[in-house]
Amino acid sequence: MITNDGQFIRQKVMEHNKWFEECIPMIASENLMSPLAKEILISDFADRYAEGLPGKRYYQGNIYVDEVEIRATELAKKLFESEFADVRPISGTVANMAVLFAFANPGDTITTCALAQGAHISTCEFGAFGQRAVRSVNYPFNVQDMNLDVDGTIKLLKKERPKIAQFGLSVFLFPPPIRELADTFSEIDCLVWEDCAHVLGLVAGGQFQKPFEDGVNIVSSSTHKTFPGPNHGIILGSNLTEEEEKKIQKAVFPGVTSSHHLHSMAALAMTLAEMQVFAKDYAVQTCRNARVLGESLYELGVPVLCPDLGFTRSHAIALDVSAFGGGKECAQLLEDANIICNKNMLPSDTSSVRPSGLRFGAQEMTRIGMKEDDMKMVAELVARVVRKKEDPKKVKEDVKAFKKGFTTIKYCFNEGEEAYRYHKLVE
Ligand code: DSN
Repeated sequence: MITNDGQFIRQKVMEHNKWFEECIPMIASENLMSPLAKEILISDFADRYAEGLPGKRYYQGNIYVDEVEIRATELAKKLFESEFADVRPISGTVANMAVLFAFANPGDTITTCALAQGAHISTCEFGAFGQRAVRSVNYPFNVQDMNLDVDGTIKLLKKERPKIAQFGLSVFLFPPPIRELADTFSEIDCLVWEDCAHVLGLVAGGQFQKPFEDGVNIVSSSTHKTFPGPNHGIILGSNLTEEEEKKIQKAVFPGVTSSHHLHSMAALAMTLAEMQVFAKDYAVQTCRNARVLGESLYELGVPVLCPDLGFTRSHAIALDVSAFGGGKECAQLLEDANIICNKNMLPSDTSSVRPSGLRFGAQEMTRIGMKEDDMKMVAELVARVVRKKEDPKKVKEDVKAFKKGFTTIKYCFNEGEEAYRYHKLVE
């Protein structure tokens, strides 16, 4: 017997699933997992505990968990060309907390990007950086290029001499100029840390940036944005001493996790296996789609940032919709039309509640098989809502009809299976 509460919850999840089947998904931090990875989420791994590292656990029952975790670690090192990988952080923010625990003490200086320039909240005073009580100093930013001002950043690094120079954005349009800063990092002898959460799937496919070739020591990330894995985290490293690697492992456990969500870790392992085969094609198509989406919107009179730079080199584009009612209003109108995105601060904004921007990501649309021509169609649907102020309910019918053509998952082992197959478990 299911109570009314139980029925209510089941019903709401089912309605959500149905709704998303009929939506155009453009949140730049989301994606769809492959059916094989998703299947693992409801395996017995979800009901078990493991603490510590394979072979050195505090619980019995981890024979197969250990084998999967060892393989996941190997696959991660191979895919990202890193010397070190820890697949246990349970999210991107937890990965960031582990790096902070390992390498920063309260009062230490870390240089970062600012929130209004697209940084992640974990690097802010009211996020994980603040919780660790580090002193966070922001890089100068070139709004025109949506990237760091290299000369200003060199001056800042020399003045502040941070223990860690941290990079990474949540509106991550262009690769950070880490290579150009290499001499300065050597001169001041700091660790170089990049949060690659938004671009991890692109990095896996050799697009956007090669962090370790550029001189990054530590990459932290979530694994469910452009990287189409489960809600989980990862830390990668290169040119670290054995002692530094151990510090990360100890910071992950017992520092910021106990058990590390074994079903997610195993689903990550499956996605890592799939991405050895599919990452390049997926990443190339994602970047192409984002660029065409930017171009098409721009041609339709919706201001997209950085037209002179080709709008983006990642999966994401940023729109300035201040002339059309602002980010909050436009995001709501788009949701009413089944186009899902988020309002976003732009560098000139002071309010995160009423910002002037929208952020779109092309990764999930790519995952279900959309190509350049489809991006033109998506741009038209968006422009009808945002610029022409057509009734969203009318546009919604066209969105639903358009989405019917995209119901299967691409770039995975069982390519072509229904994208929403596992959603049907609750029908
Ligand atoms: N809040 C996420 C994003 O949308 O960028 C990152 O954690």
